[in-house]
Amino acid sequence: MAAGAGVALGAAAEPALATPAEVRTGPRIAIIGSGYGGAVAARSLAQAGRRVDLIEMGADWEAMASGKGAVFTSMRSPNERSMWFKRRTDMPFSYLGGMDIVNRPIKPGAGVLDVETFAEMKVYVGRGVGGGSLVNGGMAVTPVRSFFEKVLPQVDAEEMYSTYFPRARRNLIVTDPPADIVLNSPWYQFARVSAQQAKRAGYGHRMVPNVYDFDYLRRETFGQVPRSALAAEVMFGNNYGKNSLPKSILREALATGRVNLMPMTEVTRLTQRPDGAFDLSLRRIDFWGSLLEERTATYDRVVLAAGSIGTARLLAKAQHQGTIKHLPPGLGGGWGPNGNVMVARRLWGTPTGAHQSTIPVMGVTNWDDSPQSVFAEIAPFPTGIELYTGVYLAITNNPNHGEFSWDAQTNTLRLNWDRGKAKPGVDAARAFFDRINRASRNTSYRSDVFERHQEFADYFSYHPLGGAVLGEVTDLSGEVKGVPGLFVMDGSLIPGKIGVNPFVTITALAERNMDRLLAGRRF
Ligand code: FAE
Repeated sequence: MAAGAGVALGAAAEPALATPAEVRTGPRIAIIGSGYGGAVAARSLAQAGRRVDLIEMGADWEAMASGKGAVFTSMRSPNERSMWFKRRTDMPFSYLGGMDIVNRPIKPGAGVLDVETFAEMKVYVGRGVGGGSLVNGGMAVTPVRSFFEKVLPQVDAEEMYSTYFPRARRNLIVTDPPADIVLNSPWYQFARVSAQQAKRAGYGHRMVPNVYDFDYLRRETFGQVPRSALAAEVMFGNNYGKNSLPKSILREALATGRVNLMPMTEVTRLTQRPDGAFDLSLRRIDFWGSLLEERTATYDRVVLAAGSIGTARLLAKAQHQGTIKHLPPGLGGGWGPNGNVMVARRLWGTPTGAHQSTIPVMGVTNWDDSPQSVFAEIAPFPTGIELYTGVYLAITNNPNHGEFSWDAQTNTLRLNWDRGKAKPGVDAARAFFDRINRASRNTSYRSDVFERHQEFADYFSYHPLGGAVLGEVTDLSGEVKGVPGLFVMDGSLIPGKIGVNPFVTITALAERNMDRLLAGRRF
């Protein structure tokens, strides 16, 4: 390992002071990406006294917001802040009534939502300090323990369920939706209707915890505060109410004074030097994409927390270009979309509400860990008009995995995933919703909202997982096998699915791994 950087020169000549100024010692540490894995790594290291550079390709929205009010746009009035360098929005609901009227032209800028597009899979991701927490629905779900044990048998489940899941929930500021809101609010008519129809089919429903502040939501209802969840804000960011990472774990990390935040800075290449340290190629741009700076910085420890796609991109490139030797076999494998399948049901004559909160609070489920298992978030469709439609993001137990590799011809990341691989998830979702449709009269699938008139949208995911699986590509704490000093700390560690929305699991695993790595003096 290279020697520690920045040790104050001449410190020995200083007179002995009562409280000596902090001297920077120890390894130079970079964390790439500021989503859930990156936030936990930054806070854990900083609270343990280490200084870190937290490198994030997207904007620092929290800083942009301070004193200026709202920074994010609603889903109905997008602009350059909505999507990452796109000329037109690219929403998961692409059509309405089969017409191309949902997506709008926008100016390209460093907006908060990106779509990573592969041959047969589009993956939605957050861009900015806070990663996916800026654009997600805030559903904070702990996985069913028996399923967690099947997916990650290499992890001590007892420790996770007694220590790390509770800690993750606390640190993320998770609360349960209050009954008065779920049962009475007109903004949740859509959730109640779908839960009742699932019950009629013999399925259960459950309340889903969230990081949204439900007291704030209650005040939104009465017009006492600016509206956010009730103003169609979510996928392009929430201005108020949501405890996204900059308001929870990242706030704690930054409060230590030891985290050097580097927004709008993309790591484009990772190279290991002969002395074991890592050179990171950095590219800093302004909001409009103009290049401000390109440089190389050297670190002794690098934590990859760029999300399943971002981490895979850096590792696959390094493997292909030979800039990191000894990367382990299995790299890029174990990828999955968390079995995501989206479906919209037309409930002829049953209103779901013209005005819908963007924050989901309920799910319907038959989950028993079998291949037919479905946990479906009852998703809002906040168009502002009554559409008599129930929308769901189904999470299925699809056994198939995809793999990442580097395409030398196009110099891009490739994902081996196709509709054949998605099929078991679609079959499970269809069987689940067919039964609900049979139990409720006058319902049918909508084929006029997704691409290619699909009834079951199997071509996009909000929940990319895998690519550097814990215990396979990394050791049991997240350090890459054969490459000491290189760590993975994000959704890449989870092999393809987890049975529920994933960020609580990503956070809890990162908490566990950081504890183990700090105890093992890996930093
Ligand atoms: P992530 O949060 O994606 O953070 C990675 C960060 O790294 C991002 O900020 C990137 O900009 C940055 N980055 C990437 N490459 C580079 C690079 N080369 N250099 C510098 N920075 C880089 O990773 N999950 C739930 O549990 N509940 C929900 O309700 C939910 N709803 C969702 C709704 C939407 C629309 C979307 C898109 C996702 C949703 N998710 C939800 C998924 C969740 O946000 C996702 O699993 C986590 O954000 C993944 O966390 P990671 O730490 O893996």
